[in-house]
Amino acid sequence: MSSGKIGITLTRHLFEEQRLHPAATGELTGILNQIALAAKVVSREVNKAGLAEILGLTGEENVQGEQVRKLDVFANDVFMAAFDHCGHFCIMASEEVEGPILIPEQFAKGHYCIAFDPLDGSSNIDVNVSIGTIFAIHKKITVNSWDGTTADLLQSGDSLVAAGYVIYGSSTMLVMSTGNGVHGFTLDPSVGEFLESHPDIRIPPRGKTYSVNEGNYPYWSEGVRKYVNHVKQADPATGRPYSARYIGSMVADVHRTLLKGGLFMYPADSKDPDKPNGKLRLLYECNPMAYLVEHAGGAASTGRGRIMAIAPTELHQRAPFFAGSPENVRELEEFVARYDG
Ligand code: P6P
Repeated sequence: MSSGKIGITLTRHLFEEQRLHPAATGELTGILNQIALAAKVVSREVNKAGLAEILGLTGEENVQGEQVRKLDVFANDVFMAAFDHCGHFCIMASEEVEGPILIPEQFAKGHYCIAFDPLDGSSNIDVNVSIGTIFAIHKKITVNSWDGTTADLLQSGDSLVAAGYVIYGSSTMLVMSTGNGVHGFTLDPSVGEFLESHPDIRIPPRGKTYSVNEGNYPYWSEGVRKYVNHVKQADPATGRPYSARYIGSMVADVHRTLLKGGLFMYPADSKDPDKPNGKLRLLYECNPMAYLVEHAGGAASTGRGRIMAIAPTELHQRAPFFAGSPENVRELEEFVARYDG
């Protein structure tokens, strides 16, 4: 027999946060509840992906009696459907969609805009590695029109009002912030509720883990190469060598870094002339993760300055990304300043 206690649900947490801001309209609460609803739907599908794949191999239909669609397209459809008619948004951007996404004419528009990656790391599904959804929320700045414009989406990370991610792993977690601490909620599938499991996440000031795809080593700047060589040197007095941990799914790597400390990196590299700023996207990967890391007491840098200070110019632009314990980020920046000028 359970204790009869329910625990703090996401809804109760948001309600209590809203009470801290008398001027709050409840819109942000509504948005985050919509995100939680969509996350539950995606979680159900992601957790059956392997099963669906097996059924697909026998030529049977999948568990819903439909053709197995690519999960990232499915996830995009779910979040779009949760966002486009809720009346909170004026415009959206998705990793899956080239241009800005206007709210259909027949639906009410709201005072926020959202940029999201519906299923980041989806290539890892086939090998059962954690994947995630990432979202970044700004207030609308366009005036004299119910419709939003690209200007609403191209705001810097410093203008964010909320951000977070859902990690679909051994359990499904929603980690979010509205600027008052970073809080983690774990989905209890038996009741379909996100229950607070990680209140007020604080990142350790220094960590002994570095997380980067070392296969790109030959393409990094000298400063980044020297930093990685430094953390791999044996020096017990400074706790080196650090441990290497790299999952290849940003949500999973950042989640571990938030909880355990250390440094996650996706540096700029010279491998692809079309991607001089590395692989990660600013609006719906770097900025929301930087927002969370900074609100948890960490730092998020391009290697030379804060990620959230960047003034975006394109929806899908990329940025070099170094985020984690502040002392580790600072040390990386010192190597970049010393060797890259
Ligand atoms: P690489 C997943 O494809 C992703 O977009 C991020 O989730 C992850 O951090 C990165 O790419 C991994 O890239 O080049 O190391 O495989």
